[in-house]
Amino acid sequence: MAKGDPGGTTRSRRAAPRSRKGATGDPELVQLLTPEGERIDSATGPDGTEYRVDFTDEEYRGLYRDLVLVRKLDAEATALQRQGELGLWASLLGQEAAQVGSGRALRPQDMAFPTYREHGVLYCRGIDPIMPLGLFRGVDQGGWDPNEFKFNMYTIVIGAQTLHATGYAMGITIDGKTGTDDGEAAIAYFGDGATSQGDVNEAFVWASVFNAPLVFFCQNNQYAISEPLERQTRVPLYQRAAGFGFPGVRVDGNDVLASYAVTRTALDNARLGQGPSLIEAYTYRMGAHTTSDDPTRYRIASEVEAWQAKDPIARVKAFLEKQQIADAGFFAEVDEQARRESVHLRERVLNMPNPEPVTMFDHVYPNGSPLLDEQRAQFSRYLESFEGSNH
Ligand SMILES: Cc1ncc(C[n+]2csc(CCOP(=O)(O)OP(=O)(O)O)c2C)c(N)n1
Ligand SMILES: [Mg+2]
Repeated sequence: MAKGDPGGTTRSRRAAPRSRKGATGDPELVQLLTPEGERIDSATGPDGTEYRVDFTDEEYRGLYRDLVLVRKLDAEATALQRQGELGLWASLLGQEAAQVGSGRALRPQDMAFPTYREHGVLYCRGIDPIMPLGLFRGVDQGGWDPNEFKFNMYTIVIGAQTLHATGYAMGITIDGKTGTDDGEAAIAYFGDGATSQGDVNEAFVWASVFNAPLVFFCQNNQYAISEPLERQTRVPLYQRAAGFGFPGVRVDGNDVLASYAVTRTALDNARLGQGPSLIEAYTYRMGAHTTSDDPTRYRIASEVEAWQAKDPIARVKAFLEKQQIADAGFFAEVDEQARRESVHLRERVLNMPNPEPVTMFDHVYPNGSPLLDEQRAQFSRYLESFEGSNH
């Protein structure tokens, strides 16, 4: 999808008469594209904000391409792990729309703080998908420059990145970079399980009282490993925001259009100086938590099947077909691109050089430290002790 400002969203806080509150009978869910591929003109959030998108045909096709590509690359990474080429992989399967919708809603100057699952957002930031694979293959210590791509390192400590994002967003304000249309904002990604962490609740407090230009983007995929949502909360997660003093909205996380619209609006409100907000992207983790998890131990097949019917890609395809925005040739071409890129990804992963073990000391501090030098020397002696042995 083209960069720039596609798919304008409105910031009106008044409900328009023709807008639909929620969709498919659920008053809480902002939805612009049904699972059957029907477009909803506009949807109204709980505070009366009206959401709509106005994409060109080219942009709709671009979103479809993004969704297919990130799913295919993710499947390739899962296969690589199964074949012993990666140590671990956390699949995004089922969460493509939440990630592509929000990722494409970011403006170039916005800063994103991901977890370990945000491969779709990473893709939308223009980062080579090989980057996280180096991390999960254990051949680098975390390989991209957060400032260059405006995309922080993957964070595995649950919820920690919400505090980093809050500090960063407070810095945006201190630097005087809010209050205009081209101001900056930050977005913090986290899961439903993370909402029980102290870090996340502290981030909510700080972001709120300092009016930080930050969007909290919670992908509620219904599970924190084996723990279901009902073990995290007794109220819908988006309603938690009210207690901290900022708006919350629940969006259909399997709807790329609605995910785009709510994120774009929340980011624009933040950059204009209106403070933080919470988006709960209601979705489902179709695969395992990571490749070391077996979800059949704690959830039933019928639940997975029910979510299969809400697939984020199938609904966009149905829409493109019904509206005659794309034909069979286009879908085949996208599939072929996805195949090509995943083969290329695989080849590059297999050819990644193994680093010398001592290089793990290289990037701990910019100018090193005496203690680190000592540790490096000790570790080198240890490695040398194996020379000439069969170990
Ligand atoms: C502070 C901390 N505690 C525990 C863990 C182990 N852990 C890894 S993933 C995870 C579940 C996270 O669930 P959720 O926030 O819903 O994100 P999801 O994996 O579903 O995207 C846990 C408990 C961790 N990484 N960090
Ligand atoms: Mg979760």
